[in-house]
Amino acid sequence: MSSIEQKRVLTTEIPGPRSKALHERKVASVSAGVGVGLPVYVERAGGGIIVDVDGNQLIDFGSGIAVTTVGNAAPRVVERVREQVQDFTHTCFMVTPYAEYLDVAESLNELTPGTHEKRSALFNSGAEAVENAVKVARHFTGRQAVVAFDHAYHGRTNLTMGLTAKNMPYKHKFGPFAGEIYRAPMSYPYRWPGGPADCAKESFDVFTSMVHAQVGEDNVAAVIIEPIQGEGGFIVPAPGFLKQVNEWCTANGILPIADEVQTGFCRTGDWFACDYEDVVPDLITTAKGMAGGLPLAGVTGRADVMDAVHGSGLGGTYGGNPVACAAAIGAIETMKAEDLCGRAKQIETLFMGRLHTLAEKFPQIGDIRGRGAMLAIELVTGAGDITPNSALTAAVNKACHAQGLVTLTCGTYGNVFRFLPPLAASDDLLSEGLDIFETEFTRAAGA
Ligand code: PLZ
Repeated sequence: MSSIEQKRVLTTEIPGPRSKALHERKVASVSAGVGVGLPVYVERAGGGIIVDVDGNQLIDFGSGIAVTTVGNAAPRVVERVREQVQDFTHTCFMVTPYAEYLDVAESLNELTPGTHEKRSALFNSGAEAVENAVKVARHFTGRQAVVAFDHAYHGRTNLTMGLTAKNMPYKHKFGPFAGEIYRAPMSYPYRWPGGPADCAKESFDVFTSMVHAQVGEDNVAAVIIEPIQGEGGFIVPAPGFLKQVNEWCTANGILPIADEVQTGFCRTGDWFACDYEDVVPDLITTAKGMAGGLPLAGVTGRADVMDAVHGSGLGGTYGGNPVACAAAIGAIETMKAEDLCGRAKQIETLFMGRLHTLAEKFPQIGDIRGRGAMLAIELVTGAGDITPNSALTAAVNKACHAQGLVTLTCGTYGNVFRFLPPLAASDDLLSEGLDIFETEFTRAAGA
């Protein structure tokens, strides 16, 4: 347990005077291109509480974008990191290796979907993992094209910007983007033109005919998909869509890549979101929750695919840094010891009950979706009009921040309010956060 009392405390307005002073330094020293969602400056954090420099204690509903799944400064993570940092901080795995990297690779091979023989490689960020998954897929297949989906988010490097769908803020004026990237419509039940009931079949048909007509199956190295889309709006594809795409890829010599950077490691109530639909992708990318807050990412895949790359074809100075690996070992231990997949399911029940009750009163809540502790509401004009309501989304977000609740939005149209609490947060703390959210939503939605 964290030594920080797990409750909200407001001692100043949010942000307080010390945060404001620091923010002035930020403006003068940090590129304006690096945005900040809520300019409260952090002093400490533990469990589901963030303590700012003014002594306010904020409730965390964002986990640093799905990273501190095991809780902030989780005890086993801290302990492992402390030990590792004293022993050695870096040698570069490509120069003189160490066992901690192997521990993480073995865990990834064991925990990711499928019982087949696997290999892993470690990197620093989700984007870097995606880049490397594409490198591996191209190398193995000898093909170049990569198919991604509408609303996809895969990172901010050049290749991953190309895979990411949304222009602002990710891509605007940052082109040209890498070639041989093609985009298919996403299976998005809420906004599927023919309605949710036929979405699985129709979206799969549209996908296959698009690839056939515009790319050619034989040219496609990989199809990359987030099993639940993250930044694009917590879009859960129609049931069966993922499995159909996965099987179609296999039938066509294409490697399916599941980007589980945001969904992985207990977040959705399973170790990986693919587990829920019994999907076994050839390649899977991971990061975020895996290392409890330290930068670490992985590509895990079929042994024959991962081993096809020539020696020294994959790597990087810091990939699989020993301190980050130690953190991952501590985080994975915590997930197992505390059954955090089970905990994510409990959180789903708690949140879903409250969100559905709220939706009965507010037609602006057009859709409630997600799994485990990766949940969202899509806000619309209401009363049969599903025009995205980004103004209400932003207003609720701002109001929650002012009350010391750290919340996040997402979505291609900026109209999705998402919930990504740490799985270590208690029911009491989560309920307190939900009370604040409900109050602020009610006020902003005007009932
Ligand atoms: N793939 C599915 O969700 C990161 C990005 C926030 P990095 N999502 C949060 C922002 O505005 O930059 C993400 C993801 C999926 C890849 C990534 C990229 O992971 O560790 O941020 O590179």
